Amino acid sequence: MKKGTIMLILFAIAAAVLISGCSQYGTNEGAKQAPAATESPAALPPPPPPPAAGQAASANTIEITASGFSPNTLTAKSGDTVMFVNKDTAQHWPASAVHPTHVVYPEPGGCIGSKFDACKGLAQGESFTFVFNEKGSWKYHDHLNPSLWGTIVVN
Ligand SMILES: [Cu+2]
Repeated sequence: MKKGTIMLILFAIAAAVLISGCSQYGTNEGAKQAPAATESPAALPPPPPPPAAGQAASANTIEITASGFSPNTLTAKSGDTVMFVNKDTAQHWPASAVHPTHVVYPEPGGCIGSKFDACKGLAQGESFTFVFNEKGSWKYHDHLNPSLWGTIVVN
């Protein structure tokens, strides 16, 4: 009986060692698979942002046609990007008021008197994007056709 008991204990120890050994391998494999599992969810989130960015862009898009800027007045928040898209066959050049100095929008830069300036005529289908960091009501115009005006209200 004693020998049998000892054998049982030895078997139990051996079994425990084997099981713990197996479980260690199991956890190691699990640990190796876990990063892969976290990588694929991390890879999945990026696809959603593009649609969100597209929505944000479309929300602040101004279309330019032969009759002018649409919407004529656009309200945005400070830091928002506004995209001007030329839908006309003729070129259009969005730029800060006032023609021809373009000095109304206060950020320096650009090519004439303000950073808010496409600095060239946009061909059909071309776009110009600008980030409005300055709060205020900013008039702008088409430098190639100064009778076309619009307003960006930045809150
Ligand atoms: Cu001008």
